[in-house]
Amino acid sequence: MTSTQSTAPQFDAIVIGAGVNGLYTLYRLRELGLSVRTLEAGAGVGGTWYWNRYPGARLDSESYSYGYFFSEEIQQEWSWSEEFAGQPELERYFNFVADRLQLRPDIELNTRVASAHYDAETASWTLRTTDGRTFTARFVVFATGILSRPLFPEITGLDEFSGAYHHTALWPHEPVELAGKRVAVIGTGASGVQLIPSIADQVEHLTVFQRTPNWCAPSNNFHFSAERVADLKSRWREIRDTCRETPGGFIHSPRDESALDVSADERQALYEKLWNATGLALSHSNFRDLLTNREANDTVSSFIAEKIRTRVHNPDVADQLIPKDHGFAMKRPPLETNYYEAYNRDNVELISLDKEPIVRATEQGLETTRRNLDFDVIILATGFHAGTGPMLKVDITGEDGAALQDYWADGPRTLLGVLVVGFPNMFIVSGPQGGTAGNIPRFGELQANWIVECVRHMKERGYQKIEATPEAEEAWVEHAIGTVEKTLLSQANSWYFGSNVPGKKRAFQLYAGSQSTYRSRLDEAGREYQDFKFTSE
Ligand code: NA7
Repeated sequence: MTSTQSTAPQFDAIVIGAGVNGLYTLYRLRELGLSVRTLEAGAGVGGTWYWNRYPGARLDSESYSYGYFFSEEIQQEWSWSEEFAGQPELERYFNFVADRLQLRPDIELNTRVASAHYDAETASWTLRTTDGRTFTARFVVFATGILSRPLFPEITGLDEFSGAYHHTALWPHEPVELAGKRVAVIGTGASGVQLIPSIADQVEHLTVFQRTPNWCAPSNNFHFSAERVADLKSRWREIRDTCRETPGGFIHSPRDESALDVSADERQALYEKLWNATGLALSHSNFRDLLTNREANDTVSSFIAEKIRTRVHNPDVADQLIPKDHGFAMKRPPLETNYYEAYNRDNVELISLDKEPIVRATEQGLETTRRNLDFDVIILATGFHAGTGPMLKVDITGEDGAALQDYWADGPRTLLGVLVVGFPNMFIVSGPQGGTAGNIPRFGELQANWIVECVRHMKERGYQKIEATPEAEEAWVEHAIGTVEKTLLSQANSWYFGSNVPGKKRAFQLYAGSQSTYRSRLDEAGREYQDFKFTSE
């Protein structure tokens, strides 16, 4: 596809990001015979699993449902060691994949893209990196993910703190000494919930600052025996097919009945069973109306509240850990191992920020409205500018120099989560309105496959440029918003809606339809390409 004209771009395609979806997209585009370069900000591959190296960082999809399904070799040669693999194992996995598929020659590490500008004359993209290099390509694929731009809290004076402070998503490569230290953790989302029990028994004292409690589900993680590894390998196609059919791409699928169709005893029995099952079973194998009927949701929320009261000895602390502003799974539930028990330790204190807000950071630690607290280390488990955040960190301009920042000012607008009107030849994998609160690689591979087939279509017909039509984009925006409107997700404040970022306009960032609906929409759009305009020069 590379043209010989002097204006020809250097590459057919540039993929931004070498995480789970970026690596797969690179592999597939290269298979198509394209010249492809991947630009990755990190010094290694793995994306989320390169950056989030904090103690306790771990998957919350079952490992064997998260890895790549397209390759029998990868399935057979790689052995997971736990139901929910930890960060070091995941980082090893992505390095293994990069080597196995010989992806490294096409990946430029330590390369952060600062800007991406579309040039209408050549129908190509010019990318500039933060260190001043320039790359050009016919297509650009943003595989920057939905949870890759860390969100820092606005705490006055943090730079004056004489100890160390770290964001969980920018955790240093060198060991962070926590043993015997006075540590503060701000944030009790999935990252905080994994981190807190992992360090509670090492530190001298741990103070947890909680803005909003979360409903957590027990992960019930376990190490694999040799028999289980062999069994999973022998059944990998069956597991793949299961994950293809479930709404969220996990191994879990909801029941047919309503929580209100059965007796209180039957409900209790099911909740006990799910409480003891792995991972997201409690949210994803639950009654069908868990997220559509508040009364149904209240039944499981009350069940979990009771569990928290049983596990946390101090009733006042237990009460602070029980969410009051939302029901279970109305936000992505963190998976926990001994999280609640951490608060039974003498060296762990929970501070609810609504009762005792942080005023500022001091040289010694943090000043709250009630006292000065001294710390050696402050850990910010404060999450991400999710959804549009990672792409909007890059200065992106499209046709006529229009900025994506302006186009998305009121929230994301895409067609199928893969293209944006006014930004020709710019594809997205696992970004706004296509990315999901489900199993991210499963939706990402659908998008990557669609993009590859679309580029094949263009290649076969000699097309240079693809644009989404405004009518089709409008219909998709309506559809994507419609997938969440009637659910209880829309009643909670979460990163799904950008509510965690000060000043960000509330808008649904993801796609909440089922995997099968999404797949059929992609299939339909790729059959005749009626929603796109192609140009040959
Ligand atoms: P989350 O889930 O966004 O959690 C971030 C936590 O940090 C959450 O408790 C926030 O409270 C809290 N937060 C954010 N900003 C502040 C400030 N300024 N002050 C105090 N506390 C704050 O991010 P995670 O990294 O834990 O997990 C992200 C996803 O990764 C997760 O959903 C899984 O899918 C995997 P809030 O609830 O906003 O009041």
